[in-house]
Amino acid sequence: MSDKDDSPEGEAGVLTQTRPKTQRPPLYKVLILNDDYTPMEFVVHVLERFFGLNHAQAFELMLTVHKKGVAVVGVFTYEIAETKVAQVMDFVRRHQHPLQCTLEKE
Ligand code: TYC
Repeated sequence: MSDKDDSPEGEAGVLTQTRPKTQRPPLYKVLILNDDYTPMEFVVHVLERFFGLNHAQAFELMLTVHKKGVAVVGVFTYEIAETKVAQVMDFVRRHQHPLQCTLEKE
């Protein structure tokens, strides 16, 4: 203990302590877009593989995109969102489907 501190052990600084400022990082939505050609099962597979959804969740989300045109598949920090988009777009390109995946600031 410092010799300037005359308070009982453990109480030093309690009254003046302030909450440290925490900075939340900006978040980004990852979206997938509907198209007329990508097979439904392929979209389901992408959602399972890259976004950790189970089969039922992935199927439901795929149907939402099919009907509404677009859906948010996850919200992440920039680095993670960008990595997901890059991984999906690489996978999609290798399978020659037109599926589009993009990110948008929340
Ligand atoms: N509309 C596509 C079809 O009928 C299926 C599909 C769903 C494609 C979601 C893309 O993001 C998508 N085969």
